[in-house]
Amino acid sequence: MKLFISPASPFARKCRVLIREKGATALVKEELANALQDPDDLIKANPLGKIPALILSDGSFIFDSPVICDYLNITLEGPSLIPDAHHERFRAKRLEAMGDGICDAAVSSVFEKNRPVEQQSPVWLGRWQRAITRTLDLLEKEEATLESPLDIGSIAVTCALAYLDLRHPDMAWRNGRPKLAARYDEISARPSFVETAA
Ligand SMILES: N[C@@H](CCC(=O)N[C@@H](CS)C(=O)NCC(=O)O)C(=O)O
Repeated sequence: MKLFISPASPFARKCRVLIREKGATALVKEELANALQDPDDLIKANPLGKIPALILSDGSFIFDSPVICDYLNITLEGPSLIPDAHHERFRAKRLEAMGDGICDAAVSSVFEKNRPVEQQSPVWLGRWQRAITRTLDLLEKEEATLESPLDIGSIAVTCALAYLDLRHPDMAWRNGRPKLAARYDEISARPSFVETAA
């Protein structure tokens, strides 16, 4: 299998962490791609032109990151990172939605800020900022739901927080969120996170 990644993509990182937690790095080759250049092989694997995308051994392809993680969780051996039981499953998937949602807003903000200042939209930048702040506040309140064992929810949230550190250090997300910060420190010390840090 081949996984298109970029080193800083938090969505690709979710897949890369899951692969490492499964002990399956030998089965999935990681290939660097720059989504913004629309490379042919990425576009063939994902018509949306986004990273990550996964090409399977029979040549078929799947996207986006929640689908890729689901596929890899089912097909690779090793510990399951997406619970089956419905209550636990939706707790984890809800956390994944929060992590992915923070990343959607944070990645969009980066793209927006890369445009000439006069073309940037303060309305959208403000909206994305508020979405991130509200979601971080909810995560601080619900920090206990990130309890181990590791699953796709805690993986997604940890990837999102690391992305904020990387691209939005000015947000200082730890301020006023001590429980979330402590949980982040614990989870991000795992080898699967250390190996995939940008
Ligand atoms: N919902 C997608 C989001 C993927 C995404 O936004 N990836 C970014 C890189 S971090 C990208 O490739 N953006 C290029 C674009 O939006 O055209 C997923 O979970 O895989």
